[in-house]
Amino acid sequence: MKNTGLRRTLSTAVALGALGAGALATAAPASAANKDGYLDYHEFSLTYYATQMGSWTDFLYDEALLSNDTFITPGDGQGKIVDNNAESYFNRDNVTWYVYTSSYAGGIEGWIPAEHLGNFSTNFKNQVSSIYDNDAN
Ligand SMILES: [Ca+2]
Ligand SMILES: [Ca+2]
Ligand SMILES: [Ca+2]
Repeated sequence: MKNTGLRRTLSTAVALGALGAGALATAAPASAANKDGYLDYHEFSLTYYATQMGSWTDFLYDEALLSNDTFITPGDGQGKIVDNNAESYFNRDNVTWYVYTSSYAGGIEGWIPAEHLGNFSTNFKNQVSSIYDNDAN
C-alpha cells in the first residue's frame, strides 16, 4: 500500500520538477513553511498532550529522526524533544502520513488519513520516532 502510493507521488514530483525553479520560487511566499508554528495545508503536526493540548510542531517534510526536534509553540511541553513525547496528531495534508515507533521508519507502522486529527492509540502514544508522507520529500 505504501509503495504503491510512493510510486504514484514520485511521478507527480517529476511533473512538478518540469515546471522549473522559477515557478517554484514564485509560489514560495504562499507555501507552507516547515516547523514555523503554523499548521499550514500539506503539513502534519505532533502535539505534546492528547486532544491537541499543549505545545506542538508542524512538519512539512518527512522526519527520519524526531530526536532532534522540539515542540515549538507556546504551551506545556515547549522545548521538549518530540521523539517519544507526542500524544496527538493533526494531518492537514491531502495524503496519508505514516508514523513509526522507531527512527527511519522502523518499529510499528501506523497511518493517519488525510485531513484527520486525533489521539495516538496505546502503541503510538509517546512512542512515535519518525514520520513520513508519500511525496518523496
Ligand atoms: Ca508550517
Ligand atoms: Ca528531525
Ligand atoms: Ca519510539
